[in-house]
Amino acid sequence: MPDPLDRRRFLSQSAALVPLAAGGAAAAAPAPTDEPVPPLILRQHDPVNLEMPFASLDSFVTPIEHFYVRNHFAQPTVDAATWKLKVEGEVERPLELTLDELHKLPSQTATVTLECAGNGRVFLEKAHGVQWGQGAVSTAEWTGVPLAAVLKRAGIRAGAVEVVLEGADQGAFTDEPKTPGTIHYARSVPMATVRERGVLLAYRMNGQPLPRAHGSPMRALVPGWYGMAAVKWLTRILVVTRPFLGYFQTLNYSYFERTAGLPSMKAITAIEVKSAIARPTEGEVVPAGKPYTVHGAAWSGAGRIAKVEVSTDGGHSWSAAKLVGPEQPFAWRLWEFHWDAPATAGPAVLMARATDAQGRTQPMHRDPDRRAYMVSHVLPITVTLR
Ligand SMILES: Nc1nc2c(c(=O)[nH]1)N[C@H]1C(S)=C(S)[C@@H](COP(=O)(O)O)O[C@H]1N2
Ligand SMILES: [Mo]
Repeated sequence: MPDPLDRRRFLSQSAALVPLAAGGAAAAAPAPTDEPVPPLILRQHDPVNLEMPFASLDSFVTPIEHFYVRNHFAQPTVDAATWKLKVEGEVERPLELTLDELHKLPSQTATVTLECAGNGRVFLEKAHGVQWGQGAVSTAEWTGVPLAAVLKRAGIRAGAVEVVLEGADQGAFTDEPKTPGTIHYARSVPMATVRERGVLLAYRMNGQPLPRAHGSPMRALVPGWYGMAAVKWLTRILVVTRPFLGYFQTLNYSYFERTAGLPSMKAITAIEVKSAIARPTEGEVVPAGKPYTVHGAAWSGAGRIAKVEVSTDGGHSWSAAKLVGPEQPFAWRLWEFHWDAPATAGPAVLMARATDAQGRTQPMHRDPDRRAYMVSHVLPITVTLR
């Protein structure tokens, strides 16, 4: 159930792209390629970009049909039978691994939350990019082979600093910032991150073979990092001796970090601490004088969520919400808050703010140095008591 705000924004901002509502697109488009399955919210048609209906959040693990989809280029069709994963660059033994060979290596399963660095962008003033509401975030149980195990087989040479993960999809952006012609989607991860975060090469999602929209036959997952490093339709792992400065970590997915007063561009990496309210939604009518369970999710790239606090009076006072459901190192934590809604009719402003195990608390205000990314500040929701 998309909230009224989402729907209004969706209709106003996508009119030029698709003259129909999210559900209609799936029925109208016979192409078996880009499956925009309702109840996902269509944010962009070509390439297909789909948002999780965050208001209907009701489980720790997001069903595949509700999992958001973020694509920069047309979704490629990769034939798993002939597909091979290349491992090359600064390695002793370059490899070409088939899916069968990868299936035979010891596997790991982890529940990991993916959040697009542009999630929540619709709440910023005129921010460039896909106009995500709250739902460019989802959680799945991923199964695959640790990247470290594959790299060990290839034998990393001394001097290797990063691995570049390259996808099968390709294209060109003709608007500024333009790509240098046609390029593949690619993103690098430092060697230390591969070890410390346990980067996974996943071939299963929620116990099923990885669906095409999520990168079949294999995708990377960098637990605790924003989604841009979780390269889908993986074809090549290139070990490099100098930091990779590809398009998707310089002209895209980068922000300003200030050192001694000097802003310097930095590629986006770890997820900021954040909580989001699923219900009530913006503009929802809440029965006055009745109990209401406010609920949502909270997550952080630093690991555990220590607490979530809720304000029902516009930020004047805060009370602890109850953390519920499973707790996993790199997955969101669900929470709920029992609210005795006041008997007086009128507006009420709700907010949630999370604190992680490192003691970082969600900011109240937007930091413009983050450009159009990492939207993690507290977002007030106004409901009507009636
Ligand atoms: N090959 C490839 N991998 C990609 C992308 C892409 O466009 N192409 N998008 C990235 C971004 S920005 C995000 S947020 C996640 C989204 O993963 P999902 O579509 O499975 O939700 O995939 C990442 N991996
Ligand atoms: Mo993303």
